[in-house]
Amino acid sequence: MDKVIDHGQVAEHNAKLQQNLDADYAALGSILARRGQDIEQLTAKAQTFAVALPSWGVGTGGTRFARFPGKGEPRDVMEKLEDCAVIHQLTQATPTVSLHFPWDKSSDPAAMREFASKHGLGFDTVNSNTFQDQANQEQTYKFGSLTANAKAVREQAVAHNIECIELGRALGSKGLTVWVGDGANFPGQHNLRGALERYLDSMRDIYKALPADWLMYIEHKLFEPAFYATTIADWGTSYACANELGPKAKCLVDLGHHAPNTNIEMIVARLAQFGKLGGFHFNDSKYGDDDLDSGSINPFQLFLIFNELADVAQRDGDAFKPSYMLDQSHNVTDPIESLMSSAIEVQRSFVQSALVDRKALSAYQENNDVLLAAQTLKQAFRTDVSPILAMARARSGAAIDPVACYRATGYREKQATLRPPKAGASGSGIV
Ligand code: LRH
Ligand code: MN
Ligand code: MN
Repeated sequence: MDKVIDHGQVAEHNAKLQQNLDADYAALGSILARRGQDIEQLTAKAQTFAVALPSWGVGTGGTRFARFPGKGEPRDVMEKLEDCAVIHQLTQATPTVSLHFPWDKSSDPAAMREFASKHGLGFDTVNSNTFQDQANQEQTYKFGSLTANAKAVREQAVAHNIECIELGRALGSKGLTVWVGDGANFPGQHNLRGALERYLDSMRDIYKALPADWLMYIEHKLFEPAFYATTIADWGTSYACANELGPKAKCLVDLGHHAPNTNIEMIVARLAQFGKLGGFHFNDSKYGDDDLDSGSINPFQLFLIFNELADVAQRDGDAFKPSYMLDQSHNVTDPIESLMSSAIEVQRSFVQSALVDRKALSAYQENNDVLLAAQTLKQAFRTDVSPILAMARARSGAAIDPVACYRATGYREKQATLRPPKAGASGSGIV
């Protein structure tokens, strides 16, 4: 397997940290053993964790006010893949990349496939983009895409989604994520029911083009860019549409796409109960679709979501496999550092959720012992599983401390000289 970072540098970094890690790991192991938990099993579980990287997340993001480009940003999809390979090499938690078209459209998909397979990367769900007009596009999406009044606009948006399926198929993807910003900015702008009817008609045409082993993920979002009424604003609408479309249509939960304080873990439980939970876009937020690093604002919420997923796994077994993807915008940090830390934060919640004593929890629930039920969750959440995560990385050949190791390699400085900035680079996570 080819590596972007010299393997010797990672080994040298790990050698310096291994002794302290062994001591921390042994200490945590005995705490967990007293609770009847086997640290080795947890470490093996951590090693199975995987979350997809958003290709658009490796470029510096921005807001609608400004973008402050970072040094050595990737200028095309091959350079994005190179950065993703670094993230995976140092974390061994991000083996796939989620592409966004047309941002990641390449004239040489064979080179993408070759680079990916040489670096142990695969391609996750592909994302369509009908929330922006592209150069040389005949119709505008100013007044909607899949829901537009004009048939020609809807046809163009459907054709783009079908092209995304073809592009993804050539790379080995197995799913299409559809997020549309369609909606109204003013009351009366459009007929609320009519817009959803048109959306469903368009989605039916896309659904028909799905290969047999593909899923379609419907991503809802409360608002933005439609500030009065977004057509697919909530999980209820998403669920109803997924049901209308058929078994290959599922719902995708982007954590930032809800009103503040929404109980997202309950949405997860509802969608799972009715067989429509397809996957996640992980990120964190304080106000809206902030696209902040996962676990940076509300790590307890992330833990509670994984606690629901652990409950589903207990009920449904391994058959239940929602897609895990990161969807973040990095405006003031090095995107590689943010994505490595975020993948580890999601992995942390995954491992912490395995610490919940589910038998004890259901007994407390049964007996209405509210305090001990809540404390059962809190005990798992408060346990610092960092040594487990670090040991899982060390055993998988990744870095014990990925950010420190990455900084020591000087990768970004090297890219700053190899990748002089390109004006107007697209797909940089501005949305
Ligand atoms: C919309 C969204 C969606 C897009 C991405 C760039 O806010 O979350 O997933 O594809 O941002
Ligand atoms: Mn998203
Ligand atoms: Mn978003």
